[in-house]
Amino acid sequence: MSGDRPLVLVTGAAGFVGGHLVAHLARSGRYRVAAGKLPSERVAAPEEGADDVDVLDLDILDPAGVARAVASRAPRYVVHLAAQSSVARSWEDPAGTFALNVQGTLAVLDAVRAAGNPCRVLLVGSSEQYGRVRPEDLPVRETAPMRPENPYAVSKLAQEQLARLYVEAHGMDLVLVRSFNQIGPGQAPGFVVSDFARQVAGIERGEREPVVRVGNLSARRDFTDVRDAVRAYEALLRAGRAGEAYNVGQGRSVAVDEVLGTLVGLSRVPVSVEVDPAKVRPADVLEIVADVAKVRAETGWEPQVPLAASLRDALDAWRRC
Ligand code: A2R
Repeated sequence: MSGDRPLVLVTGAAGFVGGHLVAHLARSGRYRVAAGKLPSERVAAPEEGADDVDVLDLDILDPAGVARAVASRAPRYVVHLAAQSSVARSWEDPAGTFALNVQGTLAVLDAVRAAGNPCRVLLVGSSEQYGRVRPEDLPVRETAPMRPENPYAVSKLAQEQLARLYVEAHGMDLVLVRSFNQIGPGQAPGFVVSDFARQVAGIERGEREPVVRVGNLSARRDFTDVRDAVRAYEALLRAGRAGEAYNVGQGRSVAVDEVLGTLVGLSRVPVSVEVDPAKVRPADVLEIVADVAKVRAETGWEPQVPLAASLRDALDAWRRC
């Protein structure tokens, strides 16, 4: 049954992106998938192709365990998603963020290197690495300077620098992604779309007063549906170049206000909106938008899911919770 299909090991497979990536890869029928997750976590079963998903406990803070997993399974590809992914949490726990996002990445890279088999690793970074981009430099290209403004962003920049070093010094086959805001069903709270959708779903169920509390509505972000993002990751596994970084985004920015308006419009009950000063971060970057010419030109990837569908699906997911 497994035939000659290459094995993809996904770390952080129980996370938001990991769940969608495992489902996408398994459904495609082109790969076998090893879904690495913490012992306490559950990997969402893809409806089809689940036979090809091998679920394994994989703590990236346990380098020996990671090395054993990589050596025994000899994946052709690794997509490294396990991380501390929250900016807010990175301020509360910078050391923990660095342990996961830098030492964890080292554990994965060293395991792949020690195994010695041909293996391409996709390392997922973030638009946060760019920090504040001058309006005249938007849409931001991969060549733009990086001025990270929080511990999470610094950790992702460190991941990328380590990767470049390993490409140069050890000849490893590493491809780098800088992901812009990803949205869609299954995202944890703490991200703007997920926060709004969760509030609307809670109001519909009568669990909260009919007021959506919001932060800075004028910020503009580049939102990409997670299902489009995971297709980009697969495309980069096949066609990306080692040592190169690729923006993955929509290539246009949308005001948070517009996102809110769509979600409020989808609500089954009347809701009002109130600005919560605690949610307004004065240091918020006003606008960020990706230049996605590189990933498009080199892989042929195009985003397909319209914003309205992403928002509806995010809300529906919270309605089911
Ligand atoms: O923290 P948890 O319990 O939610 O688990 C997260 C998991 N994780 C780990 N996996 C293996 N070993 C560890 N020591 C470890 N610690 C945490 O990584 C979670 O299931 C996963 C990361 O998923 P999310 O937090 O949902 O992030 P998302 O949005 O899927 O982003 C994936 C990647 C990350 O590298 C982001 O920084 C980047 O895309 O934007």
